This record gives sequence, C-alpha cells and structure tokens, in this order.
Amino acid sequence: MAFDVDMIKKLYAAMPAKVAAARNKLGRPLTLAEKILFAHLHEEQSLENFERAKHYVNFAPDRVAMQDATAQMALLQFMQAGRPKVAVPSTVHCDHLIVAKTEAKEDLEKAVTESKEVYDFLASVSNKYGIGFWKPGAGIIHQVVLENYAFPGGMMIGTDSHTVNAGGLGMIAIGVGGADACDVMAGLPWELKWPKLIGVKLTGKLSGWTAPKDVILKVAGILTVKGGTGAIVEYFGEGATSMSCTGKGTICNMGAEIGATTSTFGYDESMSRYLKATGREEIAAAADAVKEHLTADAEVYTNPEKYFDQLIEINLSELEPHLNGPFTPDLATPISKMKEAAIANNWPTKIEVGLIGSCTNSSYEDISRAVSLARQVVEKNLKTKAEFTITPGSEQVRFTIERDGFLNTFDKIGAKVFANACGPCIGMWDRVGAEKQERNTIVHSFNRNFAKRADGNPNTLAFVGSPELVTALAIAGDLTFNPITDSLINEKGESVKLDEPTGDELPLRGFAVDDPGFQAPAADGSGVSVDVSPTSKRLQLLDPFPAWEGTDLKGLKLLIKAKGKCTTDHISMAGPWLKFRGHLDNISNNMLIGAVNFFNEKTDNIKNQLTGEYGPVPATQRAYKAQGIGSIVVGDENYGEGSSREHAAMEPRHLGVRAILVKSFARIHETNLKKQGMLGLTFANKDDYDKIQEDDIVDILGLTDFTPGKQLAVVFHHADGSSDIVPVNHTYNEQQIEWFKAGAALNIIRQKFAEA
Ligand code: MIC
Ligand code: SF4
Repeated sequence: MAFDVDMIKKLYAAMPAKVAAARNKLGRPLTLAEKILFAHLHEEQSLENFERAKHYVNFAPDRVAMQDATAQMALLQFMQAGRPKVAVPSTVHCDHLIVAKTEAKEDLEKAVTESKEVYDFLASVSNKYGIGFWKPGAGIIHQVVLENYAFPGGMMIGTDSHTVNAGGLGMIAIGVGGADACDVMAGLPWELKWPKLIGVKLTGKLSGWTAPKDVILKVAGILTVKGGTGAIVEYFGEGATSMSCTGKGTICNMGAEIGATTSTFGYDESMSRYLKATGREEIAAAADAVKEHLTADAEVYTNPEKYFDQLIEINLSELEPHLNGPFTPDLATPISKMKEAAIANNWPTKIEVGLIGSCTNSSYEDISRAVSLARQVVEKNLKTKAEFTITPGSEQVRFTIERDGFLNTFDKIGAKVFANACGPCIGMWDRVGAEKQERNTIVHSFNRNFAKRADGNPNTLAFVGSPELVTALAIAGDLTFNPITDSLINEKGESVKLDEPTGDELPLRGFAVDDPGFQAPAADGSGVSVDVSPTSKRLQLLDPFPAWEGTDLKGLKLLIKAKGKCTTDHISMAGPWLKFRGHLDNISNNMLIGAVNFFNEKTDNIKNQLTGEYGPVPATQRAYKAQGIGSIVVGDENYGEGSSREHAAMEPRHLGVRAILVKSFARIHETNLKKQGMLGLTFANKDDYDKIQEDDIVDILGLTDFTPGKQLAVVFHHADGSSDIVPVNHTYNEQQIEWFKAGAALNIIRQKFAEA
C-alpha cells in the first residue's frame, strides 16, 4: 500500500524555501491553502500572476485517486495517451457499482459477478500501468484514501467531487474529470484557476447532539450550492483544533456541495493522532518537524479579514443540529425549527428509512456515537420506528466496528449492513416499493439529496443530517422529533428521553482488518494485456473527437432550454446508468433526461425541430446527428453542479451538441467541457436567457478569432423571422482554445507523445 514516506519527506524538505519565496514575492503572510499551492507549483510555473479568480496556474499534484465509475473513462483516455506507466502514484477504488439490496455479503457477491467485465478491465489496466487497485468491498474511495494516502500539506486530484474529503488531513485535494487525471498520470502539469479564499473561523466547542456534519450543513445554508465556486475554504480556530480528524474530513467532504474547489484544515494534534492510529507514525513525525508550514502564518488567523476574500464565523458551542433538504443540500433547517418548516412545506413527517454511513460519515467516531443511541433502544424499551441501514466506508472501519460489538448492537434494532460501498448514496439502492413513486421521507448522513438520487423515486424527500441525528430520527420515525427537547413513548407506554450521543474518536483497541482488499500493480506491466471486447455493452474503446472545422458554427438547433437546477445527475443520471460508464455510446442514452424543458416543464420531452414532434432528449439529438446538424443546450445557474463525472460533458460531445450556454457553470463541469473540446459559454446578460425560444436556429460567431477574454456572439433566429444577437462570455485561456480547435485536450496529448 506504500505510504510514499520518501516522497512526503522530500516535499516537506523543499516546502520552507518555496513558501518563503512566495511570501517574499507577495509581501505578506500566507494562508495554509496558499502554502500548499505554492509548494506544488509545476516546475515550469513562474512565481507570477496569482491574482485570485483570474489566472490559470500549473501545478504538480502528488497523487491521483479514481473510483470505478469515473476511472473507466479516465483510463480509457489514459490508454490513448501513449504512456507506458503512470507518472505519479495513483489508485483505483471499486465502490460505486455495488447495488445495496439485501446485505453486504450477498450484494457484494452479486456485484462481483454482474460487473466482472468492468472490474477485470480496471484490475488489468491498473496492473499494466502501475496503479494500485482496491477491490470491490475494500471501501469507498475517500475513506480508503484518508486511511492510507492522505497527508498534511499534500496535493491530490481525484476523479470524484468528494476527493476534497482529504482536506480533513490537511491536504489540498481536488475533484476533477477523468481527462484532468489523465494529464497528471501522463506527467503533464495540471492547471487550475488560482482560487479565491474563504475563511471559516470556528469558535467554541462541539458538544451534545451537535456534530461536525452540522458545521458543513450550516455553511451550506450560508453559502448555498454555488457560494464556494472557485474558492478554497480554510477552517481554523479553537473549534477546528478541538475536533477529530475524521470530523474535519466530513466537513471538507461535503464542501463539494457548496461548489468549493476544496476545503482544508491546518495540521494539528487530531491529525497526528489519526496518522498514528492508521499506522503512519513516520508521517506524523515528519509532519511534526515542519508543522509551522502545514498551517497558515499566525498573522492570518489573527486578522483573517485581511487575508480571506470572505470570512464566516461559527460558534460551535451555539450551533444546533441541522437537517438539510429536501432536493438540495443547502436548504438548512435547525432541528428546533423542523416542525414549523415541515408543516409550512407540507413535507411528509413520517420517516420511512434512516441511512447512516457513506464516504463522508462512516468514521469510527460517527459509528460509535450512533451506536450509543442504538443501545438505548434496548435499554429503554424503545422500538425503532423507521428502517435503518449502515454503509461502512471501508473494510477497516467495518472490521473494527464488528470486533467492538457495534454491528451486533445495530443488529438488535433491526439494522441492515450494506457493503462498504456507495450503494444508496448513488442510486444503487434497490429499495423495495420505490417503483410505486410514493411521496415519502428519508433521512441520511450522505452528501447529496437531489431528486431521484438515492432510490430513483422523484417523490422521495431526502434530508441530510449527522449520523447521530439520523439514528435518533430513525428511532423516533418522525421528522419533527427534536431529541434535545422531546421525549418518546416506549413499548411500556412510558415517556423516555434519549441521552446525548457519546463515542470514541478512535478505537481504544486500535483499528484492525483481516483483508483490506488491496492489489499492488506488477513491477513491470508492459506484458499485461488489456482486453475490451468490441461487442461489450459496458466498455468501448474511445475514438478521438473530430477537430474544429475552422469556421463559425451556423444553423444549430436549440436542443433544450433547461429550467432551474441542472446538476450532473440531471445531465447524466447515475443509479441504473452507472453500468454504462465505460461505454460512451450506450451511456449517451441518458443525456439530459433529468433536465426540465423550459417550454413544457417536462423532463425528457423536447420538440424535435425536424418533425415538430416531442420526444426524449437523446433520441432527438441522435436524429439531428444523423442529419449532420449540430445543436446547442441552454441552461440556468450553476449548470453541472455536483459530480465530477465527465460523461456529462462527453455525452453531448459524442452526440453532436456544439455548445452549452448557461447563466453560470459549476467549476468541474466547465473544465470537463473544455477538455472534451466543447464550447462552454455564459450569458453576458443573464436576462438574455429569456429571449431563447423553442424553435430557435442558432449561430455562434467569432470563433475564427477565438481569443482569451474576448466575447463571442450567439444569434438566435426565431420562428417568426426575428432574431436576437446575444453577447456571451467564456473563460478559455490560450491552451484551452487549442483544445477546442484540436477537438479535445487528449488529441493534443496524443500528438505530443507520438512526436516525442
Ligand atoms: C457523487 O457523489 O455524485 C459521485 C457519484 O461520487 C460522483 C462521481 C460520479 O458521478 O461517478 C462525484 O461526486 O463526483
Ligand atoms: Fe460514493 Fe456518495 Fe461518497 Fe459519492 S458522495 S463517493 S456516491 S458515498
């Protein structure tokens, strides 16, 4: 599993000089995020141009992590790049493809059979190119990375938006699309717009029912789903240092839900304890030796308003437990206000299922606090009213909580333990009765609660809370139950109160695991062959996308004007579609099927301009493609929010959509579009969105003079003969314009290595 101690020591040795040079250049103290970024500048990157939110900068990350659902596309691209081996330590984690139905063992066995072809592909590609492979059942990428690879002051990219979890161990860890991962694995620099900095000062101390999750639920309520876009969030203060390392991980993990580039915490005792508990004493010692470089300069935290673009202060001693939802992770309601909110919004208050665990909330501490409540069910003669499930984040956590009797206690309250995988968090939940589409309420400790996300039912209202609150609510079976003030009636008719949850930050007897599920790659993989059957339904080798034709784009059809929220789940749904993540043509049949058509408020029902008939989005686009006609997609704010899945960019590219024009983009999605040679444009005047009509024919002008910082124009020809010329912005730099011209970034890489 190799903890890269030498690499880490080398980084630490070089860090002081790099940080000092940046401090001199900027003439001021540095935040933690800045220190880590400066310590990872690519060797060809000069110490110039660090204006926040303005300049693209090249970095050299220390590692790459990929999960199975995105690794397939990342590695199919890497295979095209023409490199013999990955240039930085990389791992693949099999976690997204396992359906949660019965219980861990049975579900896992089924997944291993059903997805055999994909797992074999990932295992052999990993073996060939020097990538560590974590088998199905080993755990969820972010938990496994935290336990094994994350380290203070490091920089990592990962093909999953929740890669940011590693900020809990003081890393700058960033979610990216597979094409970005492919660059880094090929040894190329990785570029990111220099981020803005948001400081969150945590005062006071967590206690009682309040958990780290409540910090991020509160922050999401303040910043909303797009408030963190283009920013790194840095947490500090006495409230930060007094919190566990895994609690910090939870906060950073769900930071993806505010669109933040990443979140991080300065190195402290809690991180040192966690490193030691997970067998990395040597890294803890190395970090101790450079600890002043693994946190911000003291002046920054004394006068934060001078150094951060935005500052938020949260007093943990006053923070209430929250529940966020339904349908969006930023609708934050403190538990004491839930009764009112549920009545006002007519939310069903009966809780059908409580689900704990996932990549963000399955630490030993989380589970031990939840089990302290489960114990009270037996002790106080209560009966758990809702169904209850646990999804451990890793085999190490699962093995340890089983050894310590927690699973036994959960069993007594009728809980189901699912496989160490994403399961219900990513629509891989075969929930009994979901097909009836009944309106119902669930509570979970995951990150996301977009429509259909967990069980595919658009009428499931999902609320996100801490594992301890979710457990209490599952026991009560009632969304309006406030465990701080309310009592329950037990089986004997007595009124009882739940005691506050308690738990252990780390296992007193240490972590244990039998088989962690890791497979190291061959030392020399050159002889390993990777087979992809040409008739496979799940895997398809990629064909390069065609280069730009060198002219303005004229006569495009409006494919869809999407209304309101259009996340990557709306653009490329997960759940049953996950099985096609390695087959671009097949997965393209889900393109935009969740997006709401502005003109009839329906999903997957748009007008085919060739026939005048209404039909599904993918079929309509295929009809245009068959005629060689391009199209354009129009969208609202924060288009592409959520996942890192580049399928949301590759599918439209593959099916012949030429441009995505929206009010604003989420960061990862915008980059994914650029990488795949798509045009990602934003309205210069957001009101122009209203001008677009259903039968519009569209021209994109100015491409022959496509220049950084210079607007393009889009002409909408309406059916009545009138037209509107709409100025549009873009954020392409010179290199990204080259990607567009070449048809995709990968086309350039392939050329480069072929010439070398
Ligand atoms: C998610 O939480 O939405 C996912 C599924 O983990 C995605 C990745 C994917 O779509 O495969 C993410 O967060 O990036
Ligand atoms: Fe898996 Fe859910 Fe975590 Fe995404 S958020 S990595 S789907 S557990």
